[in-house]
This record gives sequence, structure tokens and C-alpha cells, in this order.
Amino acid sequence: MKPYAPYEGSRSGAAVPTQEDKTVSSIASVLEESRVFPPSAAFVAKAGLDADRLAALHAEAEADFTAFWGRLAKENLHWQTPFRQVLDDSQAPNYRWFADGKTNVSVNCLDRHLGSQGDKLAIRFEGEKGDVRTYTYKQLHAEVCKLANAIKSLGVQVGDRVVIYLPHSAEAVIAMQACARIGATHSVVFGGFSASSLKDRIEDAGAKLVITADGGWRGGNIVELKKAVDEALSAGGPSITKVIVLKRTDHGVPMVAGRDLWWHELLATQSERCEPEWVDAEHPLFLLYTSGSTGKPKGIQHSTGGYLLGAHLSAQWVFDLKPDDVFWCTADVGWITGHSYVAYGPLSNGATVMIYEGAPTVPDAGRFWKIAQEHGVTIFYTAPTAIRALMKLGEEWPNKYDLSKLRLLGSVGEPINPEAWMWYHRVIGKEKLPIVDTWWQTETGAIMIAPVPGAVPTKPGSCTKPLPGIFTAIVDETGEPVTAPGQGGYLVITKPWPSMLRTIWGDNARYRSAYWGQFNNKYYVAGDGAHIDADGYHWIMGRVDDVLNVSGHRLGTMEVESALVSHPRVAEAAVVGRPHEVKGEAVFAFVILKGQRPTGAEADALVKELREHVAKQIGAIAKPDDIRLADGLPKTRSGKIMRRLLRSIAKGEDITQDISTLENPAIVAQLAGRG
Ligand code: 6R9
Repeated sequence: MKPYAPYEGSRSGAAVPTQEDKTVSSIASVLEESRVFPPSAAFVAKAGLDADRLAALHAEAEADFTAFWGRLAKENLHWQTPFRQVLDDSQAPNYRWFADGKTNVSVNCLDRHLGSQGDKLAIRFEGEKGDVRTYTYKQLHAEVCKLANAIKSLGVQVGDRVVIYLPHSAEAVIAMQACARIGATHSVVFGGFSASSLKDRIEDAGAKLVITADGGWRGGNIVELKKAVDEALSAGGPSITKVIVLKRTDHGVPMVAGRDLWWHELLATQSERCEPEWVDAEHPLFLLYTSGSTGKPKGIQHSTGGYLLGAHLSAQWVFDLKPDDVFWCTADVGWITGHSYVAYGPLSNGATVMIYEGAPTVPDAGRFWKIAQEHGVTIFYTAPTAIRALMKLGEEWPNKYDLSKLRLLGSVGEPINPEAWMWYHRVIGKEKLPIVDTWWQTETGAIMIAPVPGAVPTKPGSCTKPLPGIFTAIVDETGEPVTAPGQGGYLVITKPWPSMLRTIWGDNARYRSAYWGQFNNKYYVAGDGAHIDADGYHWIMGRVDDVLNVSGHRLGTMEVESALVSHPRVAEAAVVGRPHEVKGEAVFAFVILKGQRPTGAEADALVKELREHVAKQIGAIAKPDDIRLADGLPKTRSGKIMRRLLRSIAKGEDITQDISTLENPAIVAQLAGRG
């Protein structure tokens, strides 16, 4: 099997087991990164966790992981009613944590800082056009209470679902915190998703209320959020009774009488006090939809107590949060990273959170670094795709700005190739700052595998070792741990952890089969391939299922295929990933049409139309980079599409696989663009 490099020039690339060829035990890593970067003495001297303290935490967790989490939950969170039982595994793998305790997430993020640091900045916001707004903890608390009261006045009750479809903004955090305050379960839908995706999520969640904006700014353009909401609701959306609209772009959007309410008008009369709703630790704090290997996105359900504990402690351990830090995670709140490291983790730790609404290159390629300088950012957390894009623009951009306040850098979303890691280290980190490469997922709720920066030396391209209380293994297809260093296999988590997903909303059977079925409920199966080196360092090799990682965003190949076949001219489609220098993976679609296959300008026009069609069905992130029209797909005699072959074709590789078992071997030349 060919080694898989998720992007050109990767040195951590190792073969990834794929859907049809799950022979993971035969996978060995190819090139191994050998550079090691220990934390600087200066960093260690001030670090919250040094090697000894980290070792003590690991030892405590290994001795008794339930007692370990119980102690941390008691010491780190405010409980209105203390829990007696830490872990209830009687319904495993539907685990329950701290189940008889009651708490409230917004109290833990806001109220508990009011006495000690009410006047400290909680949020520094900058819009794409340069408008800046700040909120102290007191001000943020007041805004959250006002919105919480407003939502309640619209009839939203504990457990009702609220869909949030807002630009990346302070108001998005306010909306999430307001829901948490009254025990409503939020479901944030990324503003880049289309009306059709929004509609599916509203319906699946059975949401009562949508919170949106007239628009948002991105790349100099208005993102028409309200228009998408109107479209999503026009086609039904019977569960929605009210829509709250934030005025942001002020470009005049129609308001539906009796349904739509302006945020500012609604809040004008609300009290700045709102009693929190004390909910059970297991109460669903939020749903967040993510792609899986079927066409239907999964509503990942997270809890209140366990989730918050994970977000809180991981933020503290991995980012070494200190009272004077300005923490900037560039992820949109529409993704899990924005939930745990914009809206919840840093605030529960009382840090100052930086939020930037727009694109990294508006008005020029120096925007990120200008923000870092002007807001005094100390911790910067972004995705490899952004690092690669910024790297291409040249180091003269970051070099124009004073980045001396930065003290820690982070990476998330996909494997970081050592070239990008070294650029980040040299150009942004000035060869001094630790880089934390953090592996985790929507489902894990919080960072699982990452270096604790004052304690663990880093290797470019490795997310290093699991955090205390997290137990991982690499197993082969029989579930046996792979022991030889460098040997690839399935990444699994062997013990439950507090911030784990609780279920898939409305589909517990899918939860049990998708994450636990493969090894008979013994392990949580992450869906990633990985290997561990002789030092116990983890190297993630990418997804082993039909999920692509495009610019750090998960995208199911089936979702894109369903979008394509919903076009009247498409008979069949197969989607695979192709390595891409900046995006990590690009979407490559093979499309079979109904009727005659056009050529020349007519084919070009149709390809363009199909790309737009996918953007309309899912969102711009899913637009195929390549669409190849053909007369058929390579199928085995049993009718299975040979995706492995399609991946080779997409990469432009010579076909060396045996195609004699194909029903239609002649199609291969055509698919490869030679017929
Ligand atoms: C947090 C987040 C999860 C998938 C995951 C894996 C990939 C995330 C990574 C990484 C290598 C890292 N992934 N972090 N791969 N190194 N540091 O991204 O959640 O959107 O659910 O994606 O992303 O493949 O399984 P989510």
C-alpha cells in the first residue's frame, strides 16, 4: 500500500487504513520525525504544571481514575448540589458522570469571577471592518442575563433546543451562555452552512427558537444569515416559533411579523439579573452536528458537568492559563473548538478571550498579527490549514508586527506537517515558544492528547501523549493492542472520561454502533488511524472512515455525494479526498450523469453548476475542488465502488492496483482523464 501523506511534503505521513482495506496491522510508519524540542527553562519556571506535578496527576489517575475525576470536579467547579456518585457505568457505553449533582455552566463561567475580577476583560472583540468592543466579566454577565430573560419570556423552557446561527462574535458567546443559564440546550450552526443544512439541523433538533443576525462580515462581503434562516423556515420548520435577530450589518432585512424580533429591542426592557437554572450534571448543555460516514450529520450531545470539567481543566493544563493571559483561539464558535476554547474553557478559568469576526487576509495578510499585537495576545491557537495559508503569504507579514507578548502557540483540527510546525516555531514562536499540537474531536468535548507545555518536550507532527485521566491505545482489527513502535492501528480510548459525548441526539443505537460497536463496547473508537513511537508519542495519521478533513473541517463523503445526486442531471456520484497543500484534503468528485455526457464548454458550465449546487445544499466548505464527469464508476462484481482506486486517480497516480476484478475495467482510463 502507498504511504498516505495528508498534504504534500509531509514527513509524518504513514499509511492510513481505509474503509475497504482495514488491514491496519500491516501498516507501519514511513518517515519519522526525530527532532525534539524541550520546553525552555524560562517557560518551565512559570508553568502551572511542571514535569513533577504532571507525573503526580498521571499517577493519581492511573491508581483510580474515578476518584481522580471526582476530586477534580469537586475542586474546580461550583456545585449547587454536590454529587455523591462520580461515574455510573450501569448503562455502559451510555456513561453518566456526577449524575446526582446539580450545577450551572454560566455560573461557573461568569458569576464566580464577579467578586474577584468583575472589572477584568472577559471578551475583546474585533470585527472584520476594525470595530472593537470589549466586555468586562460584569458586563458580559449583565448581557447574558438580559438575553436569558428575553429567551425565557419567549416561552423557552429547560431542555428546549435553541439554534444559534450567528457570526463569530461576542454575541454568539452571549447566546450560548444565556441558553446555559436557563437550561436550554443550544445547537450552534456554523454561519458558513447553507439554508438547507440549517433546516436539517433545526428539524433534527426540534428547536423552538433561532438566534441569528441580519448578516456577518467575511472576506469583505456580507454573509446573509437572516436570508438563510428565512429560507430554512419557509420550507417548514414547524418547531420554530420565534427568531431573534441581531443587527450587525444593518443592510435592511425583511422581518416576519409575529415571528422575528430584534435583539436590541427585546433586550432593552430586560433585567440584568437572571437566576440560574440549576440543572443535573447530565443535562444536555448542547448539541453540535458533525459529519460521520453516512449522509446524515450526527447531533453530538454533550453534558453539563462533565463537559465543563473537561473544557476547564484542559484549558488550564494545555494552555497554562494565567490571570493576565489574552487567549485567542481562531476557531469559529460553530465548531467544537470554538465551544470549548472560546465560549467555555477560557471563561470558566477567568481568562480574557479574543474574538475576531473575519478572514485572516482582510485587508491584508498581516491581519492576524496586527490583532495579536494590538490586543496583546499571549496564547494563540489555530489550525494547520491557517498556518500553511499564512506561511505561503510570506514571513514579512508577521515580521512587521510586535509579537513579543505571545508565550504559547497551539494547533488543532488535523495533523500538522513538520514544515508548517517548524515555520510556526521559527517565525511566530521566534524559536522560543512551546507549540501544543492538540488531538481531540467534537465527540471528546475537550483536548485528549497534547503536550502539557511546561513538562512535555515536543516533536514536530506529534500530539505527544494523553492528558492525565485519558487512556488511549492503538489496536489492530481484532482489538488487540499494537505493541511494536511505529506500527499503525485504530486509535481508541480505553476508559470513559467526563467530557465524552453522551449520545447522538435521537439515535442512541447509532451512538452505540458508531463509537463502541467495532470492539464490542470495550473501547471508544475515534475513527482515526495512529501509531505510537518508542517514547510513547502519538502520531495521528488521519481518518479511517469515509470522512474527509478539509481545512480542518470534517466532511462526510456521503454527504457530498447525496448533495450531488440531488441535482436533476446527476445519476451517481463518488467523492474522495485528494491531498491539498493548504486545505490538507480537497474534495474530488466523480459524477455520472443521466443521459448524454456533455463535453467542452457545456461540460465546464455543468461542472460549475454542480459546484454551486453542493454549496447550496451543504455550504461553501463542501464545494468540490474537482469534478470529473464520466460514464461509469469502477465497481467490483458485487457492485461496490472501488474508492481506493478513485483516490489513486484523484491523486494523479499511476494505477498499479489489480483492476481485473472490476466489472468495467475500461472505465478506469476514462476516469483518469484519458478516455
Ligand atoms: C477538535 C476537532 C476531529 C478530527 C479527528 C482527527 C482530526 C483533530 C487533530 C487531528 C491530527 C490533531 N484532528 N485534531 N488530527 N492532529 N491535532 O477538530 O474536532 O472537527 O470533530 O474533528 O480532526 O481526524 O478525528 P472535529
